[in-house]
Amino acid sequence: MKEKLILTQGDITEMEVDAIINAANTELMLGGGVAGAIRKRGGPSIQEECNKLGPIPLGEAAITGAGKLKAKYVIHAASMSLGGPLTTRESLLNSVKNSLKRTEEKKLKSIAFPAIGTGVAGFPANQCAQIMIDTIMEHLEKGSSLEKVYIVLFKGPVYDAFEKYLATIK
Ligand code: AR6
Repeated sequence: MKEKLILTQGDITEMEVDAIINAANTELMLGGGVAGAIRKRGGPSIQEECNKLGPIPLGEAAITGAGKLKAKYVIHAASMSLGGPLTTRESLLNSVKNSLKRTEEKKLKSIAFPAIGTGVAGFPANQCAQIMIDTIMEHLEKGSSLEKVYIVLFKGPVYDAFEKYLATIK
């Protein structure tokens, strides 16, 4: 199963996959970081769809089209609230699980995650790596439509934390 999980360096908005996951807030307001890049490159249709779907509960995930991006869908993983609680272990875990649920509902084959919570939300990269990688691996082991799950990270300490944790699992 580990061969289906691929760490890669770069900008997630350039990924040619069925869906990219957005590091979102519960209001589904596309702010900075990954969300800002999605808004700029994908055009206004994504925020317009979000306005119809949001707000969503903490730890939930909502799916929209991907506007002008190469991906077909954007899955908005709400691990934090705007002006409320930032990312916690529980909200991160639930937002990853619910994102994976959305991918199964559409029977998607390829998706790309960012390091949810490690930017604006300030969640520690080493804990994020452990939670995200463990949750994705458990999901793949249960049987899934997914053939490739990318984690797309900028070069630097967050990438290093993910690479280090991935090396410890079978
Ligand atoms: N490609 C890959 N990784 C990126 C990109 C990109 N284009 N841009 C940033 N990162 P963040 P969060 C990295 O802040 O902490 C927004 O305002 C970044 O270096 O996007 O969950 C939303 O609207 C960091 O390691 O997400 C929410 O309100 C990681 O992606 C809030 O930020 C996540 O950073 C969510 O905060």
